[in-house]
Amino acid sequence: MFHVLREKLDNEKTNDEPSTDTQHRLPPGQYLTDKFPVLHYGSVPAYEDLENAWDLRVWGEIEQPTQFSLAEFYALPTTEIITDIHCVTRWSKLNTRWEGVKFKDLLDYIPQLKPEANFVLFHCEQGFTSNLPLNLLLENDVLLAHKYDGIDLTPDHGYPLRLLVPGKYFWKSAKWLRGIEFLSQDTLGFWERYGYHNHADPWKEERYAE
Ligand SMILES: Nc1nc2c(c(=O)[nH]1)N[C@H]1C(S)=C(S)[C@@H](COP(=O)(O)O)O[C@H]1N2
Ligand SMILES: [Mo]
Repeated sequence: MFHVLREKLDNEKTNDEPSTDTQHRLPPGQYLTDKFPVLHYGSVPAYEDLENAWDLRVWGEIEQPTQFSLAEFYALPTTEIITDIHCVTRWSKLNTRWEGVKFKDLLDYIPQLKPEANFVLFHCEQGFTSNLPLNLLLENDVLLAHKYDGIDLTPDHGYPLRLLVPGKYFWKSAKWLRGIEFLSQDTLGFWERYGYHNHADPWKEERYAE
């Protein structure tokens, strides 16, 4: 599985040397691409009736579980950010433009977290998960994104909602998000269980677990 993905990406590699002004934005072992590769396990979900069949559930270490319909989620205030993204398969893309709800801001619209809420497990369609410590999710560039480059996410990039955590390898940025679970203990997500590094910092090349 990993090999298939990696070969596919290597074939798409551009050979342009990064210019000096962008070089410092390229983490070690990465190359720049202008494309927007699509990578995921499984198939792209097909939605027939999002208004009725989709919700975003929030549960775990929170005073009361809650949920949002798509209309309720779209009504939340959004932020636009322009940021660089880095995939563990070695492509990086600069100046990507996203719009969505800051994770930090979402906390104002859900019941109080319990003091023991220290980690989050994101749940997606088809059982995909990714995990992060709560304190990292409070950074200003962490979004629950529903737009890319000014328009709704395309189905293959996570429509209607994905996580965006630009400071980590892109596998943490879970597409087709349906659930946010607050946890007292860290729980490994999908790729983390398959041997990817739990911290996933591209600047430290935290690609695979030791
Ligand atoms: N639900 C879900 N989200 C996912 C994945 C997945 O398999 N399922 N793959 C991750 C990986 S490995 C990467 S690199 C990015 C790719 O996002 P993109 O297809 O928008 O480039 O999505 C991440 N989010
Ligand atoms: Mo990835």
